[in-house]
Amino acid sequence: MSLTDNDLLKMYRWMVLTRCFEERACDLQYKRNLPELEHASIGQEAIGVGACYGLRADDIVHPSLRTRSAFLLRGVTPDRAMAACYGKATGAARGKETSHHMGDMSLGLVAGSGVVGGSIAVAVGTALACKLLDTDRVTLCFFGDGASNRGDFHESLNLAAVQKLPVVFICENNLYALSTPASYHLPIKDVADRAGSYGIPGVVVDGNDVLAVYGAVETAVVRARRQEGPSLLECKTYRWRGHSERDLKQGKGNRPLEEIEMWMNRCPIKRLRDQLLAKSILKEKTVEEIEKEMVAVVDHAVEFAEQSPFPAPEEALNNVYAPQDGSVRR
Ligand SMILES: Cc1ncc(C[n+]2csc(CCOP(=O)(O)OP(=O)(O)O)c2C)c(N)n1
Ligand SMILES: [Mg+2]
Repeated sequence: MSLTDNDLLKMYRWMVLTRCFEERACDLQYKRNLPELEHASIGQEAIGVGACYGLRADDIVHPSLRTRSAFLLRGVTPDRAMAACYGKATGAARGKETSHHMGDMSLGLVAGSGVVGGSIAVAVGTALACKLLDTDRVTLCFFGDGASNRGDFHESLNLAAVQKLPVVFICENNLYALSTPASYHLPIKDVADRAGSYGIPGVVVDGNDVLAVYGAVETAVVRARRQEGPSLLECKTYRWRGHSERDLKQGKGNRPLEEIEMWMNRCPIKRLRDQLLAKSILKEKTVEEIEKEMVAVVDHAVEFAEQSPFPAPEEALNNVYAPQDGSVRR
């Protein structure tokens, strides 16, 4: 699909909303003593937006803890997303999971796993189900560079390749797994090279370029929809903040300042903004208006979250197990 000016503006807006949302969640972490630990994706917003923008509503997404933009773009309202950060009953996770692991099958979002890489095998399951049901629905699965060292990753890619499953594996390589640099945990330069072991395409993508992500995912999705098999995309990127806000509180930032600065200069939002300004798709005035609008959206979300109740103890076991009456979305 060729992108119109309006598409580009929409992508820009999703990225700004994600940034605004996470900056606020980080700010509130200790001020409001939020029960959930924020794991911000600031700096990585282009990946979820670029990857999910062209999807169909009936496709399935397995976000990672670093894919907040995917939740928002797929339809989790900022109110429900912020309430999840507060652990409130109105949150998309109903106060039972963190805002990073929340799922909503009505939006095709599968709840993540607290086990690093755990979602990769589940994504192979959803892709297999879609194939067995004779649909052309595609599954997108997000995970980090660290997760690509887990057995789940290798077994999942192997099975998906053998069965030609309609799944796109998207590695958000932000160069760190917790505080361990990729150079300490990866024996190769590119995670994408691992695709070769399974005979599937492996593509390195500039993860800070939303249009590059969009294009690479579009190609992989077309292949998956035609039942030609999975692809592995490695989006090179960087998270600006710590693994979580706990790192910052404990002063465990332990990454070179010059490295952080270098990547901040490659801001994915600024990059798209500059392109849109150069093409007069955006005006400076509109940039400010969009920012103000997103701040207001997030203000509303915080207000909603603050006023929402915590889940009632007697509801602790509701929505924990899948219903047995066949009402799970197919
Ligand atoms: C099996 C397992 N081991 C360790 C952890 C603790 N842990 C949580 S996140 C994380 C790092 C993940 O790094 P990466 O896959 O690169 O994702 P990123 O956070 O960088 O997006 C680790 C080790 C865990 N949750 N599960
Ligand atoms: Mg990582």
